[in-house]
Amino acid sequence: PKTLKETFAAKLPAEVERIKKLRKVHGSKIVDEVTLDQVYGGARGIKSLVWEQVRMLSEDWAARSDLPGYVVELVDRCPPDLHPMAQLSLAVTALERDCAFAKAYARGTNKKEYWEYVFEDSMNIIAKLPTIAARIYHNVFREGRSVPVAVQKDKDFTFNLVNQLGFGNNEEFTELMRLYITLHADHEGGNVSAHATHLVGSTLSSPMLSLASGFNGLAGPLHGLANQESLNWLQKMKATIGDDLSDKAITDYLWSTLNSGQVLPGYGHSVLRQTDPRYLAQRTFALRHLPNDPMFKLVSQLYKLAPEVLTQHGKTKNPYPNIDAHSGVLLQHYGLRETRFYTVLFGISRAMGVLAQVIIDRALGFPIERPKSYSTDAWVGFVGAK
Ligand code: CMX
Repeated sequence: PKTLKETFAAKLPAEVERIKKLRKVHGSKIVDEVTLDQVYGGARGIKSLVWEQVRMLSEDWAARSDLPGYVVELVDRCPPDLHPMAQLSLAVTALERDCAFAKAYARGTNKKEYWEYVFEDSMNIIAKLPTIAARIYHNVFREGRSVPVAVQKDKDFTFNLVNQLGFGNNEEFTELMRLYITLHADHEGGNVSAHATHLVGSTLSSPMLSLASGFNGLAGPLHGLANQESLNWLQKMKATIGDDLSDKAITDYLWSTLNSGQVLPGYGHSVLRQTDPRYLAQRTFALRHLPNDPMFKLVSQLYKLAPEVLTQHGKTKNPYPNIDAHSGVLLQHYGLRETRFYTVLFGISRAMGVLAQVIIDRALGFPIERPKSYSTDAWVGFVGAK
């Protein structure tokens, strides 16, 4: 059987030809109009990116999973109150020392071959993420009293992640994490972690530095950190309301959050205008495996109440829950209660999607990304305002 790399290489020439032809025949077609609101509104909805997906190979990753000693040392030296996402970003940045792409570039390699090195780097990074994450977890939440066990080369990627975190004896949790890792890789190109990785990669910066940029974006509370924020907020809600989990008490709490100028974490989305299908996949899992978990019940009650409150509030374009409104509740059910670690798990999965794209970017020879910027005075002139 062919390896993933051979399969990709075999498909590449036809894809390059397809895009060449598409651009030759349709290159001057207008695909979008841009309003001034979009310019000031975070480029929301402007059609300007291309995004695709590839599959993964657990076995290959297991074989590449060993960490260089200096990365272990670096992680071990991080103070426990440095956020795990910052630690993850540091460790991935440090992996750049062994970057095959940067070395190939320095040798003067032909740009047609870039993707092959980026592929190797991407596989190496993904392979090492569970060990890095587990190291951070043991250091921060087990006071370094334990270290992650070795990767089992005959087991799948997610089993090894769960096992290294210390939960390997729980088959149901491992199954949850297989779902989790699959769901969180899924994305389109415009979200911050995907776009940041793609943008930095477009300068031919290494896959390590590009991914670290994506992780730095994922670490924001409006993006991946929302999974941490969501569970913290649910717990705070429970502690504040006490035993009276009536619809009225919860609705009042939702309003108190909104009226104090905060967002409801886990609700809203820049692109979706319905309940996030990834939320629903997690809900299906919860209904099957933990229907009586009190936190799941609270999440379900919010699902019933929050869209109405957000609609009355009248600001958010999408009053429905996103992926981050649900994941924390599943993790805590199986004993992974350290919310500060949650976004690291998101990151491990997200790396697969965004690095796959970086490989494709280099294979298709995408250029450096460079939108044009104007001052407000220039925009005022452009739209003919006074
Ligand atoms: N609670 C309160 N207000 C919200 C809201 C929420 N959950 N979601 C959106 N709004 C507000 C926005 O803050 C914005 O207010 P202002 O006009 O005062 O700035 C207004 O509604 C319009 O926002 P929008 O166009 O609907 O949404 P954006 O594209 O600007 O933002 C998102 C999208 C996800 C950042 C936003 O919905 C939000 O902050 N949600 C809560 C945080 C969250 O769950 N993030 C995770 C998203 C998924 C992920 O990336 O992992």
